[in-house]
Amino acid sequence: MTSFETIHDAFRARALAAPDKNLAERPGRDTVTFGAALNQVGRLAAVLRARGVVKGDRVAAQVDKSVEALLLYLACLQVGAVFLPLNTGYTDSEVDYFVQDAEPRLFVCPPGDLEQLRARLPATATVESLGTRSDGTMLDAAADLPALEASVAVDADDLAAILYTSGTTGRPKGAMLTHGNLASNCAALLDAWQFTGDDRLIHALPIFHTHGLFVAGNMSLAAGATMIFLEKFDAETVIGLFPDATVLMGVPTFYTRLIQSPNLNETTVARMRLFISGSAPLLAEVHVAFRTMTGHAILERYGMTETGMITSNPLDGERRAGTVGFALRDVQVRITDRESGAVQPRGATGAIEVKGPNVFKGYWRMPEKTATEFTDDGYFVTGDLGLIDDDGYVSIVGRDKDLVISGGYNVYPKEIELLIDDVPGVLESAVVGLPHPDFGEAVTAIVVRQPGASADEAAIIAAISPGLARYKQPKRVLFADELPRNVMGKVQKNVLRDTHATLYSEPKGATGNGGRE
Ligand code: MCA
Ligand code: AMP
Repeated sequence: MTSFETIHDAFRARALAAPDKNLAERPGRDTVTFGAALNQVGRLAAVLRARGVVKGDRVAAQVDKSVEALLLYLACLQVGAVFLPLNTGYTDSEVDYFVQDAEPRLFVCPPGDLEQLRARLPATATVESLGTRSDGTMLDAAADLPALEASVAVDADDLAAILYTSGTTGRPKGAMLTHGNLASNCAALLDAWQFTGDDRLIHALPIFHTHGLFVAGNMSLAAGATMIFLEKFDAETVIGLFPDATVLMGVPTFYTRLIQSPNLNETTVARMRLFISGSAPLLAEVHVAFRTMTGHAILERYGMTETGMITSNPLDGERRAGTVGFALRDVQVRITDRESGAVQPRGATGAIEVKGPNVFKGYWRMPEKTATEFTDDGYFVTGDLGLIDDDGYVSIVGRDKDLVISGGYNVYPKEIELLIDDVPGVLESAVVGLPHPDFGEAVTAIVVRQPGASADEAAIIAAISPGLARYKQPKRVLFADELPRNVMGKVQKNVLRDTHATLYSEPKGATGNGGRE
């Protein structure tokens, strides 16, 4: 049974054992060995020290994807700092919120943004840069310092990272993840998926979220595997790499796009041993199509920012389409009645609750909010609805939380609705996720205008865009005379979802209810 105390410990052991092994291969560019990576991590750790970063300090990074950004994360773990990765799509106002809330000691940005951020961010945050071409002030400084060898001692309960996740109130919350959370979840996944130093992982996910950083990244670092490191996902590039790889981890949109390629077939995937999907529901038809084209059953697993990975379909055994498999080692999953909280029998639908070493420590500086998300006996309430069947397979059948998952990114409607409601001429709005052929769900706004007002789709999108990451912006804005409400006055989003269910599958120009302008 695999086990280690921290991700940095596991990585260092691999680097010392096999320094010449490739940690990352950058197609068309170069390779980075484990030995070189260990040295660079030590140098970056020395820079962190020199910038006054001590145990517990937050280090925020809003940088484009690079191997060096992954090494910066490891350097933070080495000095006991708390890594805070930020989506590169976040706008200035979104970033300002995170900085004010997390109070990072250091903020790392792309080289081109350095001057602007040094002028804008509070003086309490030192600003440095890190680019995608092995450039930036962090690496300049690292080149002049000897690598720090020692690691700051940490307990399993000490913070390793904070990942922000939005909420139903629209105010993002920082999920505090400990060294123990990351190490235990990584070890459980290594064993569950038999992921070893012989694996060659195509890494095409962003590294500011759990999936790309803690699942794909941690597993490769801890196993001593090689990452074929891509700056972003592109279906044809990825298919071209299959003959040289063994594993792909992706969101369902990866697979939706892959099956559209005439180049995907059994021959191209002959060397691949495992295709994994998560972060959003994988349509059963995509699972079937992929299997027909390649002979591989995609292994679907389920997780959350707050919990890391919770369940997985089996490596050996039936990978059931439409299910997310069994609870991982040491993780307890149960289904409870949404009203009474009573634990449900097999087959009954209810709230999915989770307990285990993978479950986060709480929301940063929000003890009351944290308390409301846990049951009295210590289970975390995921906000997902599901069931466990007679064979023990967990299925997710819906969500108790008002959330849209677009291409694997979470979007909380409340955050968008608050912005739309502020647009002149808008009376009220409701944001829902509608089925979308590429992104799974597409963020869609239904707006009621004030009497006589004429704000149109373009005006509304233009008004909210400056403050909102691109992936959160509605793909469409529809108009209605009123929003459907239940007797309690609550907007019936299910009615809106049903009414407009085919919006994105209709030929362009068709509008479902004729209400769009
Ligand atoms: C890009 N766009 C999007 C998205 N991505 N819009 C909505 N949702 C998205 N996810 C916008 C672009 O800004 C662009 O807009 C237009 O859509 C088309 O962009 P395109 O080039 O096609 O997109 P892409 O760059 O190929 O990106 C699609 C993607 C990417 C590869 C699916 O979104 C992605 O890498 N998603 C993975 C997210 C992820 O890692 N989630 C894991 C979270 P325009 O042209 O108008 O500017 S961790 C998690 O959920 C838990 C813990 C778990 O279980 O893993
Ligand atoms: P986040 O907290 O942003 O990481 O998103 C976690 C949410 O993504 C979960 O609560 C689920 O709603 C969803 N999710 C993750 N994996 C799956 C999956 N395999 N199937 C369905 N939903 C998933």
